[in-house]
Amino acid sequence: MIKKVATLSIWLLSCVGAISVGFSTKDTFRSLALKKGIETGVAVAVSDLNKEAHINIIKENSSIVVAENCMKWQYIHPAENKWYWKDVDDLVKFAESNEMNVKFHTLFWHNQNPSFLSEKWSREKAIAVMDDHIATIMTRYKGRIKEYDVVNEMFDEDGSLRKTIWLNTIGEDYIEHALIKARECDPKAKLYLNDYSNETMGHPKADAMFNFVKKLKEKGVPIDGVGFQLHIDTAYGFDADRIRKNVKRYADIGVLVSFSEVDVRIPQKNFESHLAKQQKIYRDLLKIAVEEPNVPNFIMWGFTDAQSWVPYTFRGKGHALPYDEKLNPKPFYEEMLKDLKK
Ligand code: 9MR
Repeated sequence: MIKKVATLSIWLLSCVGAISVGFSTKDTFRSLALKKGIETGVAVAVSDLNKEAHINIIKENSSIVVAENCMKWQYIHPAENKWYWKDVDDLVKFAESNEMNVKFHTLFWHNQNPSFLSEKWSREKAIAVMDDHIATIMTRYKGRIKEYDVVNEMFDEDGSLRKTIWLNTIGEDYIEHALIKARECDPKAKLYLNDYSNETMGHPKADAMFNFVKKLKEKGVPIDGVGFQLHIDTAYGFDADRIRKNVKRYADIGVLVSFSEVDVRIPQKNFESHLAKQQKIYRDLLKIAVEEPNVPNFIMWGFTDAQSWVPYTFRGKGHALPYDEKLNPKPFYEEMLKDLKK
């Protein structure tokens, strides 16, 4: 794998950090990936920060962290004038004391919303609430949280805009509006639009997202990147070439692509017979992330099968993450480490 020189500064910075906070110098997923010019990380649950074994795994693997849930509206902004900061503050402090970046996930989404959000609001009222949400969060964490999923999952499967409260109250320009406001609140933060099933060039959702982002760029709307969530199921097609092509077309229009929520699920039954396929997918994705200069990070949606969302959502599926339920690293993860050492 070739090294990306552009982000070498992150690695150098991290080495300085590693010395000052007393990390061992052993090669880790985090340190090896940084040498290749890419940040890696995992989604962190609030409870992870109370468990030493979990903390150690997060440190070994992450130069960037994202909250699995606590940054979502339901938790951080449960009522119009009520905010709950503790869990996010704790994660940001943890990240800072371990020289990690933080991704905020997510300012706007159709899920995990509080009941005070109302479809009956006028456009003006909805914009006021939206602006307040963005400004309150981004002012508090200015300079400390360096990237934001401004809107999450804004497309339907056919590539049309999803009918969320924000689309229904504000209209199609709600995304533009959110991006402009976010840039105003923290001009240095990287602003992303994040979605699933948007990674494979030629898929209606992937093409719709690309065309949408291209138009935003042409209009001068501030946007730095898109997130490919990459919740992959080995039962469906996986086409590394078309994913790479999709990444490259974003590079052509000056847009970053975060691999933002990677996990690869397989059937629980006879799972051993699916491991080779799973390993290939993980390694292919990491290879693309390392090699393509506009992919700044590779983030997995958790680390242990003991607390993955997968078995709760897809009956009979699981084994999607790099550590098993007992926190043992899996062979595919060891292979990824070897790839990073090449
Ligand atoms: O992992 C999250 C899980 O704990 C929540 O119950 C769920 C609620 O919908 O959200 C999960 O995270 C999602 C992420 O925020 C957006 N992309 C899909 C993720 C998996 O569902």
